[in-house]
Amino acid sequence: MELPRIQWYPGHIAKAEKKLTQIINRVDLVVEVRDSRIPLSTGHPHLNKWIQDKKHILVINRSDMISNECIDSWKDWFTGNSIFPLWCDAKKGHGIKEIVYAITKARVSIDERRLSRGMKIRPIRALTLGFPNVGKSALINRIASKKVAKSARKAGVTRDLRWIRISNGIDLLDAPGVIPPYLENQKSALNLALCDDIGEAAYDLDFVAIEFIKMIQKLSNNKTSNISLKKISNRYGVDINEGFKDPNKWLFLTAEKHTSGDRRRMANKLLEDFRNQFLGNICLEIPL
Ligand SMILES: Nc1nc2c(ncn2[C@@H]2O[C@H](COP(=O)(O)OP(=O)(O)OP(=O)(O)O)[C@@H](O)[C@H]2O)c(=O)[nH]1
Ligand SMILES: [Mg+2]
Repeated sequence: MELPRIQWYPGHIAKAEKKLTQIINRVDLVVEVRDSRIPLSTGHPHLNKWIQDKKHILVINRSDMISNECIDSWKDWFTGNSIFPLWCDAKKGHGIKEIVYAITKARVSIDERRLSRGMKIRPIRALTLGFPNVGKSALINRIASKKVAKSARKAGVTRDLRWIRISNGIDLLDAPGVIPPYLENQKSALNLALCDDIGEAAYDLDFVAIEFIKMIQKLSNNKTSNISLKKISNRYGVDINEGFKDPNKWLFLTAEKHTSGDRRRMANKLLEDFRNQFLGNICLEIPL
């Protein structure tokens, strides 16, 4: 049987991508935002083509959603690949100072370049770029120290491009999340679905829940993923090890217990519990 494909490319994202590719030439700096639970799956394959020789700051957001061990192992991995991201929690505001510092530092060299070319200094234009729901608008609100951009728990909240003036000579562009038109890598697509970084219309809940159970089994062999099987079993009152033998049966049994036998509702509950960190701070992607 063919597996249901995960695919999402709504009209507003297609439109935003078109506008972005036009506006990007007028931008000085790109602040790329990724999701710490899936730092590779939230890397856009066209990003380098868009950025060209512009300054680029990589921010990995949602640092509160994975364990410190996992952050450390990603730090080693990125360093090994000569990439030096800044980690932050845009919800609580951790790591924002370092990001503002990096933008301000970039500003100095952009100003110098303009002056050396006989151009006038103007506020620098920074674009926040990333997949939907990774926390771009929340990050802008933190940088601006006030609520200037709409931010909510759903992919596709920001619908249009909007410039926001930050007091210290920085203009930040809040943009809708972008995503490749075709999700070629279905493993990454599954990660995006689990983390709510794509709309629910993109996937079959039951299928994603079953795949999630299989993923938990694989990930739990690696300590870095920070999975407590006991915690999961206790939460639902059905041993998750049974789920590893037969995920369908586990979903059936937990649905009987928690959602009056409604499998779809149980599948949704399992995913929501993961997203709300009720299953712990699970890292879905771990460095190879
Ligand atoms: N726990 C946690 N939640 C976060 C963090 N950053 C953002 N959020 C939450 O994630 C949700 C999505 O944030 P947004 O700022 O709307 O994300 P976005 O990238 O602008 O999303 P789109 O506009 O849909 O592309 C909101 O409910 C935020 O409060 C974080 O670092 N940690
Ligand atoms: Mg937004």
